[in-house]
Amino acid sequence: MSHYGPTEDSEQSPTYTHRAKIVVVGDAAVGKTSLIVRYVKGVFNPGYIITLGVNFFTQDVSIQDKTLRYIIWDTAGQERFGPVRKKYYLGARAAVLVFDLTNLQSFENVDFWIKEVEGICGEIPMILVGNKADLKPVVKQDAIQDFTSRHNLTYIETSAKTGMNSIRPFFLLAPLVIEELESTTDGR
Ligand SMILES: Nc1nc2c(ncn2[C@@H]2O[C@H](COP(=O)(O)OP(=O)(O)OP(=O)(O)O)[C@@H](O)[C@H]2O)c(=O)[nH]1
Ligand SMILES: [Mg+2]
Repeated sequence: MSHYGPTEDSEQSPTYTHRAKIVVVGDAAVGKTSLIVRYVKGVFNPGYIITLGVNFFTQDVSIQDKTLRYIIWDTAGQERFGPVRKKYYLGARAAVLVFDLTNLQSFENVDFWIKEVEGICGEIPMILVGNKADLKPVVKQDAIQDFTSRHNLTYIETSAKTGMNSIRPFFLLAPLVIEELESTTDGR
């Protein structure tokens, strides 16, 4: 490795102060890709395009004088991508756990998703998202409350379709991620 000359980063003087990888996980078709696309691009696609393996997005969040650049890893919820998906969790600083409010199984599987992420990343900040809030919900509020208090999770209801709360999960995680980054020595 060369030690001469400026690194790519210092050459381009980044516009952000912090950078972190964040993973979005949950059952197939709960709306992970839709939520990210709504957040990053502000649009919604009613068609279902299965995520194959993983996709990346970047989005900056500014809090006071700090700017966090999220590298958002959009994972595939389908079972058959399991072994591949786990590799993508490495280095994630936070996770968004998504279920579909109209799909009880997707809520019951959140426990699985927490364990899968923690198995690779250890305890990182996580937030629970009930998506498709524009539709008639099937998952009961008291079941959600019970789950969030047991797991000490913040809960947000979103709709990628209407855009409701689509920024919030990422916004709420940002100060926690920045805090974690600042407490580690590598500073990234
Ligand atoms: N009504 C409604 N439909 C939604 C919402 N979010 C996503 N959808 C629809 O649900 C389907 C699945 O959405 P995706 O975002 O592809 O789901 P995913 O979680 O990324 O699925 P995988 O990539 O297979 O893991 C698509 O048809 C979306 O248009 C929402 O908030 N409301
Ligand atoms: Mg997807």
